Amino acid sequence: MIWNKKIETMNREEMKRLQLEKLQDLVQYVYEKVPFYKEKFDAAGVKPSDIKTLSDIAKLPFTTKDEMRETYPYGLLACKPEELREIHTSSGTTGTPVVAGYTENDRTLWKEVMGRCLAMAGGSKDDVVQNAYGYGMFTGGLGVHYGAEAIGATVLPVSSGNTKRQLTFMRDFKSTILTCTPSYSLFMAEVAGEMGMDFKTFDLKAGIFGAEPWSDNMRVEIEHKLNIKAYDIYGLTEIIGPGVSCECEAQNGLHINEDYFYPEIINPETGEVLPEGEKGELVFTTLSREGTPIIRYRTRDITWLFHDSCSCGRTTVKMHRLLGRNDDMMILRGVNIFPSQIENVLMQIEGTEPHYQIIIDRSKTHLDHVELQVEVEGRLFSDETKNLEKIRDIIHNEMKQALGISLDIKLVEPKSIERSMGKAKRVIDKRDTEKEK
Ligand code: DLL
Repeated sequence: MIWNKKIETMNREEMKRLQLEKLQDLVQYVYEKVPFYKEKFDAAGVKPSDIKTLSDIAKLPFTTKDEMRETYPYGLLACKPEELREIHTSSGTTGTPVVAGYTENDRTLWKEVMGRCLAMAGGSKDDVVQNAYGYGMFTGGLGVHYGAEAIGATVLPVSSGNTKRQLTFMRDFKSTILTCTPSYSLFMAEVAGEMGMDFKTFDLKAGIFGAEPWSDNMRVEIEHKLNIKAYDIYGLTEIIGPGVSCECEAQNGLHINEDYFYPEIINPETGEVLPEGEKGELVFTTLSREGTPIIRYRTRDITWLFHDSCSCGRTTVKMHRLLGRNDDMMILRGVNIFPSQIENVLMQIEGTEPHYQIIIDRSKTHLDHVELQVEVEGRLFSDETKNLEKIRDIIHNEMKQALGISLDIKLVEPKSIERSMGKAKRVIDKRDTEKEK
């Protein structure tokens, strides 16, 4: 079911008109209310009245994560602090959090977009949504909760962790939709196996997974192990939290809620706006946020935008599932590689488990050294060593063919790589800590 037919099936011209009207209001609003933006616009020599067409957005300066941190806590607030109804933060590597402030209208907006997302993944009032995203300052828990409320579903606010209890609830409350990170869903499958539970006997029909990168082949693995359809949901604290975009039944790209979040793809090096279909860094402008509106936020996420005549009937622009983040991209001997590419290859190889880690350090010769640790089925460890050697060779050769470089492959026993109940840590880069020494 399409949650908001008027918006989600709007024709392009109408959508562009709506976006332009909102953009003009937004630019005026932040210019008046947020000194940070006024100063930046003045320095760039741009006035709100200069925004006459949608492409004029390129005249506005970008906003970066560093700027959001530097203005902690309220430097980007466009309303009075007492008008906020809710605050979320996301902390990154430096520890200073990024702040997202929501007025009552922002919360209504969040409910609306999350309602649309849950409906995209087939959710309705008849569903029991088991929400295993973390509740707290992280936006995943409450964001999904609001969406479940919007569509009138029954919500199990179980949060992440306590996996055995999760599974017992899933069975007893007959959960039909699971929401959590994709890596946590696989951990649940593993624990269910240990408990002698079988997903085929559950009522679960779908999972809405996001907050971390995952690949198409990881989807195949999850759909098989949990006996469900797995949908990708995307979002980030700076923009709203989950609800920026989501997959529909076609499972081919994520429909962006573009009446609220205006997307652009830029060349990350030059900042130039790229045409539709070209790969680059995703940039968002929040067209209707009141608390912490953001102009041209550089997400560092890499993808591309496209339109197709989607079988679901929605006309909103789509983003391809993320290829990765700029920060995660490894440049190995001159080749750009995202962890998701490695994952995609790995998931196709018989005998491997969907648990892996990439460890990068710098060898004595100052070359980057990459070790790919992969869990393989336990039986392989009890077999003759030649079987292990065989699978190691297969992984090595497949990687070389797909990526063009050789990785050092280390096979490890089941359950030796740390499991995650939130965002999985796939890459351990020891180069920075070595530099600090
Ligand atoms: O992860 C919001 C969220 C919660 C999204 C629940 C989906 C589900 P942050 O903690 O601020 O917010 O992290 C945002 O996570 O810039 C991406 O790099 C990554 N990310 C989010 N969704 C996906 C996805 C939430 N579906 C950052 N695929 C983003 C890949 C994702 N990466």
